Amino acid sequence: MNRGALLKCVCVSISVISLIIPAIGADASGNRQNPLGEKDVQIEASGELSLWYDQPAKSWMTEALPIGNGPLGAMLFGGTDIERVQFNEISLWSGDRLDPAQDTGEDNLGAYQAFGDILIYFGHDLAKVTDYRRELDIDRAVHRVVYEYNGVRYHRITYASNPAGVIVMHITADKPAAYSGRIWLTDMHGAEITAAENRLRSVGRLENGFEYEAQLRVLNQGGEVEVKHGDAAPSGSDCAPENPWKIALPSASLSFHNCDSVTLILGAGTNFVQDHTQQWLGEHPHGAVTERIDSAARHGVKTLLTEHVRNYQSLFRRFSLNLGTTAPELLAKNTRERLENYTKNHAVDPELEALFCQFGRYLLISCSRGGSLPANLQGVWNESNQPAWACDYHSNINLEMNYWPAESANLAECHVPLIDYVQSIREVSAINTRKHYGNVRGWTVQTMNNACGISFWKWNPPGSAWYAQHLWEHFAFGCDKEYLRRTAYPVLKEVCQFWEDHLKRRPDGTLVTPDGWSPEHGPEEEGVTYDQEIVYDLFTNTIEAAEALGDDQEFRDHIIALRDSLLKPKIGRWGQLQEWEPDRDDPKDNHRHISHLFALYPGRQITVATTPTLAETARVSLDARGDESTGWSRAWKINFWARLGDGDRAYKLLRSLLTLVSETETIYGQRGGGVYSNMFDSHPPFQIDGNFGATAGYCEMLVQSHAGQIHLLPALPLAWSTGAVTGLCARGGFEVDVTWKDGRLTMAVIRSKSGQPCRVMYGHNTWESNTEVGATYRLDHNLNYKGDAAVKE
Ligand code: FUC
Repeated sequence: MNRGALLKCVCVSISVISLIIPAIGADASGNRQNPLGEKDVQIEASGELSLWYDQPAKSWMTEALPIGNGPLGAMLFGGTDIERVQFNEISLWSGDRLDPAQDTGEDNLGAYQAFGDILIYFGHDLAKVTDYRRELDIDRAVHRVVYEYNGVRYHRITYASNPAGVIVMHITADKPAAYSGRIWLTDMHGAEITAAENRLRSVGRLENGFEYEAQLRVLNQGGEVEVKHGDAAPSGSDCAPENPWKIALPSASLSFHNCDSVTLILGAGTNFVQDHTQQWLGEHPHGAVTERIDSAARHGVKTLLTEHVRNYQSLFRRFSLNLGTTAPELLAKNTRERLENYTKNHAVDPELEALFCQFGRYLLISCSRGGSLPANLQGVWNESNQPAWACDYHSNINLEMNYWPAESANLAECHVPLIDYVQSIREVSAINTRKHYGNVRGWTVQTMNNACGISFWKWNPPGSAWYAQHLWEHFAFGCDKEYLRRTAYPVLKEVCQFWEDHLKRRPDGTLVTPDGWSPEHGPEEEGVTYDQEIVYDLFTNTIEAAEALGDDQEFRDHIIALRDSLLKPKIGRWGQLQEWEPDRDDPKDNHRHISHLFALYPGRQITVATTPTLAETARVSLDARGDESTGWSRAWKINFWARLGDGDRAYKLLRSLLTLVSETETIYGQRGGGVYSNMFDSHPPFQIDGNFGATAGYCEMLVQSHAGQIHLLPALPLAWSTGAVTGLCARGGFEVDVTWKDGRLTMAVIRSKSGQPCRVMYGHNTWESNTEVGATYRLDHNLNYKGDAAVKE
C-alpha cells in the first residue's frame, strides 16, 4: 500500500514552518536585549486540517478557539483591538479534599475553577482592519491571527507546549516598531497582580488550601517594555480599553512601545498533588512555574516552536483520515460558513467530517497528557467559577465517553490521566463506599466527582466497574502484561470484590444488583439492566485479564460462576431490550441516557454475530429512543449504530451531531444538541464528551475489534464511498490502515505491535495468522495476503 498517498490528507509538514526573518536592526533603544536571542517566528497558513474564521471571536463558548498542553489550557479570541487569552489549569478546584485520616464527612464537591485572563491591548480598530484571518491549525496545534492595519501586516501565533509546560504567543509584523500597547494579567479569585522585570504575577489561595500562581513573562525585540501602575493615560496606544467581556483590569500592567515583535510566555500551576496521603497538597507552584517560564525563554523561539510541533505531531500524525474531497467553492468558505451550509443545505463536505474527527483527537491531546488530571466535562477549558455541573468528573457516562477514542484513535498515552485518576481515588473511595454500603470490600463512586476523591449526588454503583473497563481496554489494545499485572488487574479485582459482597442472590440463584438506577430516570430498584450489564462486563474483563496473566485461577473460576448467575438482558413486550427488570419501557421515552444498551457499546455482551436476537432488540430500543438529543447522546448513538452494522444510520447521527447550533443555556431535550461554530460539542451548553464520543464513532464505523477479530469497514456509509484511514488501532496490539473505493475494500495493512495472533474479517472473507512484533501484513480486497507493506504487488 502506498502509505504516502494515504497520508495525503495530513499534508502540512513541520517543514512548512518557515522562519521568516524580518529586517530588524540591532536593538537601538538601549533597552534590554531580547533574551530569546532569535528572530521572529511566522508560519504560513495551514492546509485542510484547520478551523478558520474571518472575524475575531466574541463568545467564549461558541467562537473562541482552544489550545492546551494537558494541564494548561487557553481559549483565544483573536482580537485586533484587544486580544483575550482566557486560561485554565486543570487542578484548580474549589470544594473539599477527601482526607481519610481526618474525614470530616463533608462532601462539598466545589467546582473546577477558571484561572484568569491575559488581555492585550493593540488598539487596531477592527473596522479599519483588512484581510483578517484567525485559524486553529490542528495538524501543528498552533493558533494564528493575521491581518492588515494601517499598511502593516500583523501576525500572531499562539501554542501550548507540552514539553515546555507553557503557553507561548509570538507577535510579529512586517514593519519594524509596529507594536505598541498594554498587557494585563487578571485573576478569577481576586488575587493581587504584581509586576516586575517584564513579568506579571498572580499568587493566590483558595479557601480549601489550594495555592496557585500564574506568571506572564514578556520579551521584546526592539522598542521597550515597562511596568505601569494605576490607570493608563486616557488616550493613546496604551489607554485602558473598554473590554467587551467587562473584565476588571488590575492596576499593574506592562506597556510596550514601538516593538518589532513581542513574545509572551504564560505558566500557571497549583499545589495540587495526586496523592491523598498528602491531603492532595504538594509544594507551592512558584518554583516550578518560574523554572518553566525561564527555561522556555532560554530555549529561544525557534526551538520552542519546533519542539512543540514535534511533540504534538508524534501523537497526532499517527492517524489520518480521508473521507473524500470537498468541492473547492466549499473549501473557500470559513468553518462557520461550512458548518452552516452543512446544516442548512445538507452540503456534501467530507473534509469537514474528517476535520471533526481529527478535532476530537486534537482536543484529547490538548487536555489529557501524562502526569496530569483527566479531561473533565469541558476538557481543561472553563471560563466560570460556577460552571455547568461543576465541570466535574461525571461517572455515569461523561468521563468515560471522554476516553472512548483514546485507544482506537491511537492516543493510548492520553488515556493515562484517567488511569492515574482511578488509582488516586481507590483508597478514599473505599472509605466512602463502606460508609454508604456497610461492610463491603472494594469501592465505587457517586455520580459527581472532583479531583480530590469527593463523590457527590446519587450513588452510581457500577461507576467503578465502568472505570475499570478503561483500565482493561488499555491492556486489550496495548498488550502490556506488566501494566496489566501491576496496575489494571488489582483494580479489576477489587471492583469485583465490591460486587461479590454487594450482589444479591435470589432464592432461584440469580444474582441481581441491588438499589440501582438507570441514569437518570425511572425508579430505584434492583436488577436494573445498566447495572447488570456493567457488572457482566467487569467480570468478563477480569476473567480475560486473569487468563492473560495465567494467574489467579481460583478467583477467575469463581467470577465465571458469578457471571453465569447474573440476571441477563431481557426482551420486552414491544420487542425492545428492557431497561428495567419489569417490562415498563415506554416506546415514547426519548430520554438522552440509553444506559441499557451499554452491552452493545462500549460493552461487548451484545454483538450482531454472537447474540443476534438481543442485537435486534437493541435496535428496536434505539429506534424508539429517536435520534435527536443532547450532543453526547447523539455521539453515543453513532457508536451504537456502528456496532449494529448500520453505517447509514450512524452517519445520519454524525450529521445530526455536526449540526451548527447557538443555544448556550442548559437544555436537556431534543433541541440544541450539535456543535458551535468553534466545533465544540453542544450538550447544550458546551460539553466536550460529544466531541470525543464522535471521534470514537468514526473509528467504530471503520474498524471494530471488540469481538475477537478485526472487522474492516463494518459500518461504512454510502456517503463515504471512497476513502482511507491509517493508524487506527485494534485490540491485540494492531495498527490498521484501510483504503476503500466505491464502498468496497481495496487494501488493508496490519502492523503488529505485540506479536499476537490476528484474525481479520471483511464481508465473508477472513484472514488468520500468527504475527511477529513489528511486522506488517498487506491484504488485498479479498483479504489475500500480499506480503509486507514494503513489497509491491
Ligand atoms: C448527566 C446528564 C446530563 C449532563 C450531565 C453532565 O447528568 O444527564 O445530560 O451530561 O450529566
